[in-house]
Amino acid sequence: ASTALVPAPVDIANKLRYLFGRNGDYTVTDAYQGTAWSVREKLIDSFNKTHDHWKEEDPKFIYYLSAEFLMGRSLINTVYNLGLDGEYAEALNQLGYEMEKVADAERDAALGNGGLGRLAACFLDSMATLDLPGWGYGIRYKYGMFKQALKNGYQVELPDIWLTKGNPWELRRDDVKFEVGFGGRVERRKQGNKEVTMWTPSEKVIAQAYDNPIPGFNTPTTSNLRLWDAVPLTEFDLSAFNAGDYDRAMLERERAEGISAVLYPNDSTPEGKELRLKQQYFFVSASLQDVLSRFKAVHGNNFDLLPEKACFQLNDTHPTIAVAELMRLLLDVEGLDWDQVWTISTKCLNYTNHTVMPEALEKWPVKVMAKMLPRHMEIIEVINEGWTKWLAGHLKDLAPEERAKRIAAMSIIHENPWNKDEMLVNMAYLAVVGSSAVNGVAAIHSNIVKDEIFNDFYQIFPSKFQNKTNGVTPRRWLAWCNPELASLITDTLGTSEWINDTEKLAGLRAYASDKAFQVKWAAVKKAKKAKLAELIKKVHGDEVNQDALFDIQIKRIHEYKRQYLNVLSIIWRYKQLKKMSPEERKKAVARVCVIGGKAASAYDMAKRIIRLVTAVGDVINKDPDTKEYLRLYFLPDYNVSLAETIIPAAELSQHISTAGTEASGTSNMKFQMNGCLIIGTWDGANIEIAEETGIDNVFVFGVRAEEINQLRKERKNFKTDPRWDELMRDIEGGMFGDKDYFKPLVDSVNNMKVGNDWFLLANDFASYLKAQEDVDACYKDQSEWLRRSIMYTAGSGKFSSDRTIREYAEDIWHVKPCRPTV
Ligand code: DL6
Repeated sequence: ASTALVPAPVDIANKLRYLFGRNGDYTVTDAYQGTAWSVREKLIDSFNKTHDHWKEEDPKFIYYLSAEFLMGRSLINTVYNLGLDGEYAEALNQLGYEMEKVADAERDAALGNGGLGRLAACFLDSMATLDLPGWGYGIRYKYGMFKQALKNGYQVELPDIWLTKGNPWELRRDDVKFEVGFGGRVERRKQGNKEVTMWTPSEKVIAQAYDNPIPGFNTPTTSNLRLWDAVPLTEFDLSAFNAGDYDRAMLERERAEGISAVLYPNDSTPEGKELRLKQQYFFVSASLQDVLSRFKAVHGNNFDLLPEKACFQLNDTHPTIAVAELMRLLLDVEGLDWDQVWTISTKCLNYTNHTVMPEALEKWPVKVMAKMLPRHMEIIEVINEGWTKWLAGHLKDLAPEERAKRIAAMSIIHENPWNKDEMLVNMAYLAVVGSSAVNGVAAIHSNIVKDEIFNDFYQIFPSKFQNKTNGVTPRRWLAWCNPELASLITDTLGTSEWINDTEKLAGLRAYASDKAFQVKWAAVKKAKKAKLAELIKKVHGDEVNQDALFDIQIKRIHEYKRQYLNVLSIIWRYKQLKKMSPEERKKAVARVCVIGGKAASAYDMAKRIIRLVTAVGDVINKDPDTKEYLRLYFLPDYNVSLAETIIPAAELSQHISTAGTEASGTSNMKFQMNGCLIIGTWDGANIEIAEETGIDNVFVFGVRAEEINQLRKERKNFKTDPRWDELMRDIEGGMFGDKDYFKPLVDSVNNMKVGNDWFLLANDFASYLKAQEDVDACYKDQSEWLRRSIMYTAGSGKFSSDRTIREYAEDIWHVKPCRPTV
């Protein structure tokens, strides 16, 4: 057994010699490779021990099905989670390297678009740390989230080729492969007195498993993220090649590999949508087949036991085809009856909603689904028939017309409201009907889920709906990315237990007004600001004033996230500074503003927003009158590792979505943990953060979610602030160049004929500027600012993903910790 093995040595030079043929004279990349391949062995030891133990104990498992896992880099996280930091830092020092520099050589694993994918990564860290038997399941995209570059201030997208140098953090499992089919026909045959259904796909690919061990912190548990790679059924069509048909010889490989080639951008055009459905079915089918085959190896055909051994969390609607696939596998492959299978399946599945944006609630045309997954379409039709029939009985006391209306509104298959000739499968409704529990990701969002998005369903099944406020791992997002702050916290609290129990951070409240402690706190922030200043210098070539307030907005670029509103306030600040005398300027609060984030390649308006940021930055940063007091930089290629540098340095962070539009947000939690003050709307998790931090410590502005519908109706008559009108004229008039390119942007918020300011920037503009004035006033009182900063970290205990995962485990999954013995 693996437990009898001698622990793997710390042998960086050996790894370089025998894996890479290098004999001294190493580059930093070599040092990274040697370290990673050495750490990998220790990780595998821990992985094997955990899985031997779990095999023996046979506990219930949670399987987190997600189309995205935004893992970032692994080296630092693995070394620290496994408690190997001292050993490896020492070994690297002997070779003449610093761990931090070496870690920088790793490419990010960017298999996700944003919050949803990063949440999945935080959840895996917490599941392992809490010793919960659980795996993630997803796709091993060959090209992750595109690399963003700037060309003359415009976004350009480059492929993210992250696997070229190999990946030390994964293990290919040549013994774990499953066939996944598409298309073809469905037939029924008599077998004895039973009718069996046979699906014969017209296309098949192999799902090849890759395991990515996930180390918990302060525990011997190392769990797993299993990612699927699509490969052809036959290695190579030699007969076609021999017959001179080279294209056909390669075709099957290309078609198969295309499935796991590219991460689909979350805001995209309809083109390529079919490929997305293919990707979803591909990873869901492989994952379910994998779980069932392990279950059968232990429990045979006793499938009634499945809900006691396995549950699946559907991370948004992307894996919802699991409802039909689990039914198909149990009905057609295992030969169970419909009623039994429906009971098993609904007990095993749960669904998390992550968005209120209607465009992100997936709906597949029946035609597309029937062609690609004919058997699944049949199953969905039968589910819907049963569901609508049940509804008719349940609503029997309603007047017939009202009843028919309610049933139509809740039908899983319905007409496309924009095209009466098209029928759609509503994946969110399928997930709600086919799951035991449905949850939102912050208190306000879960209320919107109940009261608006799925209100009809909530009225019928109130107990199905829950809230699970998101969280982030305090390991990556505080302890490892900000070791200076972590040491100060540990020294002050006299324990490092807060890394596993963030509620202990509340102990910092007692020091919030302590001047000596504030001095130490400020020194850490200063050091982190210096690092960010270094990065800005590297990217933009500019030195920035490190005593300025570092003001940050980093997230996907989206109209609802309102980076545009931030830019407008920066322009306003610039104009005010320009009007001041040199003496007056000296009294102003200097700011270094940073904006970062990617715009989906097909999201035109988001790309224009990026260009506006860069264009405004070009003017402001060069202006000799103001450049000491105000800068604006767009940091390209925002990703997990960039966030790890930016967040610890931030003093103010912006979470300014229109109230009711951001489901939760998780970067707000990361900033909070690092003692960064927040300017934000009463939206998503901002609300709970304000409650925990003390509402007076947060710069809250803007209208409330319950006002939005009415304000949208009245928007045409809204009287805009004269300062707003002035800024619109400035942009339209070419103050930042590119006026034709910016015209649609101005129109989208200002011209009632063209757009209607759907996200209500104009409504919130005045109160936003007022909140920014409050920020300045507070920053001038450094002692008050530092007191608040400490209160943020002290109040961040609730937002550890350990708390979130504990709640999922107790209220939804009913999975218990199972820790291997050391
Ligand atoms: O729940 C994680 C994260 C939330 O914090 C964000 O507020 C929300 O926007 C994000 N949702 C998505 C959904 N995208 N799609 N489809 O990324 O989830």
